[in-house]
Amino acid sequence: MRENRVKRLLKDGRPAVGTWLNIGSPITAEAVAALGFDWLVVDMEHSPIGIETATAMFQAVGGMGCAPMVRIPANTEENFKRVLDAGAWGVVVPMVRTADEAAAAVEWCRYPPAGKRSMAASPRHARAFGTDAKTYFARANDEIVLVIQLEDIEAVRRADPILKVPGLDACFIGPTDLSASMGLRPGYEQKDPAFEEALRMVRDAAKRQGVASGIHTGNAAVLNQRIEEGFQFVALWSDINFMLQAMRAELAKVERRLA
Ligand code: 3PY
Ligand code: MG
Repeated sequence: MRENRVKRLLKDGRPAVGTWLNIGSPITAEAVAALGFDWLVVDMEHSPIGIETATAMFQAVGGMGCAPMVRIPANTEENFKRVLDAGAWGVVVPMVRTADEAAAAVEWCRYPPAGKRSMAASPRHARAFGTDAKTYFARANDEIVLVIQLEDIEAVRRADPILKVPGLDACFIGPTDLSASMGLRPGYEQKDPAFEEALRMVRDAAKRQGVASGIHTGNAAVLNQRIEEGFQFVALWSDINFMLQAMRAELAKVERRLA
């Protein structure tokens, strides 16, 4: 069975760098995977990507030796079942606000006895790890990465009891939702010291509870700074945002001057 390097990096206290895939295309997913990210998250929360496109994107990303991960639209059993059976190596769960919600995510992510994930031998989950169903059943709990998002100030205040739930690999701050919940202008970078204090609260609680912390960033300078601060599961913006940034910049230079 292929080893999930992201799981090892997080356990060893090292950074794991990835980006978000919001463009529903296995072609672009494969091209981005070839760049050398540790993981890529197919975003099924804030994009129109459905399970069949996501499956093809997992195949494309996994084929390039990169860990195919996914953000599910909501914390439900059905979402976990479908993406894991489709071959995701890790799941990011948006908007976890309580310890009970974190425990539910663990239950749906892990096979018994650690959880209640339903078992079926026919899906592509085992092939996504280059193995057979029997081996996958025995090892999946050790290889699949579970990341919960703390992105509401109430969740930040409850970070210790939430992150105490056994079975979590990492927590991940969604800066846009977090800033909105604090009454700040939604965005990745914030000047307000209360925002930085909230990030510190999450990072320190994660350390106390033995869970990796992570955050979404908009550029490499901020990403490097977050790694220095101790965040490990760090995301560098997204495919569509980078594409639009480059196109916008070049379009702005077009002069339409006739000779
Ligand atoms: C947010 O900024 O709210 C996010 O969820 C980023 O992933
Ligand atoms: Mg969010």
